Amino acid sequence: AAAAAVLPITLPGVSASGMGLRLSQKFVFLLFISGLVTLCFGALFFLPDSVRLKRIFLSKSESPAVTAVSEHGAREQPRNAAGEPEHPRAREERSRARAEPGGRARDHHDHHDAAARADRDAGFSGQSRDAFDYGKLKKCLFKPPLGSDGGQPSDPQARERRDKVKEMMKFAWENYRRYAWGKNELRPLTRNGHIGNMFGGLRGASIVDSLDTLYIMGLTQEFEEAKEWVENNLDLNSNGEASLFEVNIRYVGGLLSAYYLTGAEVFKKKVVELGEKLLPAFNTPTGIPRGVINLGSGTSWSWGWASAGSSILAEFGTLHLEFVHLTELSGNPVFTEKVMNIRKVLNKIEKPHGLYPNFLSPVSGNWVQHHVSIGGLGDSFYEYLIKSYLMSDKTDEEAKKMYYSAMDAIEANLVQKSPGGLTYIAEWRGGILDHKMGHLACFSGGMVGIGADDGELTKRQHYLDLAAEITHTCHESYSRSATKLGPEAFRFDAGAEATATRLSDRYYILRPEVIESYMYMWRLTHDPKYRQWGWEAVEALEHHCRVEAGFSGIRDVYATTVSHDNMQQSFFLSETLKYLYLLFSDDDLLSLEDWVFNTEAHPLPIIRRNCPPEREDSFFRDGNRT
Ligand code: DMJ
Repeated sequence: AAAAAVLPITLPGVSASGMGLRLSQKFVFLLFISGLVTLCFGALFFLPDSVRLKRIFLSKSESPAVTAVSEHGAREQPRNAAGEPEHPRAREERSRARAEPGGRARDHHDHHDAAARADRDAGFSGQSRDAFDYGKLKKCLFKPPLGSDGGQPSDPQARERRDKVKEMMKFAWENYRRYAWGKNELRPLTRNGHIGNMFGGLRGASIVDSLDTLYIMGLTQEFEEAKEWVENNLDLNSNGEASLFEVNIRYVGGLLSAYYLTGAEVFKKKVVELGEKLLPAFNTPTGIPRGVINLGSGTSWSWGWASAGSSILAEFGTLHLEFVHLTELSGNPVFTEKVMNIRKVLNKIEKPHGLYPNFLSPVSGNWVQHHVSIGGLGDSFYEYLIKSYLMSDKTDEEAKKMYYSAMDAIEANLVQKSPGGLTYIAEWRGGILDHKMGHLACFSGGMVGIGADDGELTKRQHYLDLAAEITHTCHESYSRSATKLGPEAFRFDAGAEATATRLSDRYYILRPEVIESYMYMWRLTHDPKYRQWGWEAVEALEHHCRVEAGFSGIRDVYATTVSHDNMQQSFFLSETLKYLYLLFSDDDLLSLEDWVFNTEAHPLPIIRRNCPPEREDSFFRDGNRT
């Protein structure tokens, strides 16, 4: 109003003086106009998120709290005001974005093109969906997916422990079914469901995430119920804001695995349909997808908290496995093209010391900040490089090259030894080391392990040793706590050795990464200590996280009187319990010769272009189950 008061106001064809208004009247008039404008703007806040007008005028970064935070956004921070996990950078970036209007990242110009291209892309798969030969896939496997006897171990102790893990899954599932059926997660203390806002209106995250775990554990009735829910209730026509990464790893990954394990058409149909809905996120000047997408309209934008509208390495770098399989199933090359383009962009840019920073602009294709981490924000990008190579039946030489050169850079710049002799992987902020390792970074024990065999011949043993050392350090982060569960992040400075020094890093939300590394290391070495460490984790979970109606995360791993966070994460069913079950099973259950696990532990088959005829359908003769 003050600015307007000094400007001459005119109506078309009439001069202000000609209107015969006095100065005080003009002032009142101006006040009225500016009041009206404020009112209209305020009304935008009451419109539903899906209204385009709201999207145009209101930036994500202006929301009072970033509740729609992806797992990557959720990784390093206990809770935001809404009680949701929140990334530490989320707050930082949120306030920065408030200060810089230019930090707003949604790209409206892309939208029309995006929709047009998506229509074209989507049209293709409808024609060729039936082309995939499931029979051929089965013939190409070396082992039956469920092993010769469902992976039943001969060792009686392992058998007993495996049964216990199965009981935990049954318990977690039954409580979800009873109190939260159809919602995304169970809140076990309040005995209700949680929907959250990571999945863009999609529901049943725990169901889709659990399908393969139920199947491999032989929980047949539960699996059938879950399948029926997918058939009748998984509605893909939702219209909310989804994390591309989360929908991909949990829903696309979960449905793909369910299809590959069972051959049930419903999973294939749903997953291809869902994959098509994700494509508009790639319509950016570089083809690097944005992190958030409205599944209904196809509009996409970057997280409000991500530095200057950037996309996150671990998010756009964790699509490859699923998208290659979407092409396999649909016959539509577009999915693979999209992820191959991401590689092309990454290969073009200069990397500081050979490292990949976590934030990249989808507009310019340049790094936005020099923060490097093998934990949150970076983690599964590296995982997907080596797994892309393995999943291609070791033909994807580009992925192999990228993985081993990234490993060289990580070893040269980030791998450290603590004064007490613990090996850890520090984070890197523009050349300065932050001597911290997140729980999320503990997946790297397993990753380095599975990558050992295909590295330079002279480095194989070295990689295996490094994998064992990292896994040992992560186990220490568990064994040095009162609950024997590990904190969200632990440090190696100011006298700390594998312990959390900040209150905000002490929580444990049922994460799988440490157990995941035990499972891989067990398969690679058969050193009994990994099964023993896994069993310690089972006991700790039972003791501290099991409540009357499910499993819950805890707020402080160093306090023996635990405080629960009231959330049974879907990844507890898809990953933590699955990896424990595999740890106590024989190696032929989802053999690593045939399967690669996505970052949410959903098994995807290795793609073999030629498979020997002698493997012809011997173990699948009786149908899908073996
Ligand atoms: C899972 O959703 C996936 O493993 C993801 O890559 C990161 N972490 C969570 C569980 O901690």
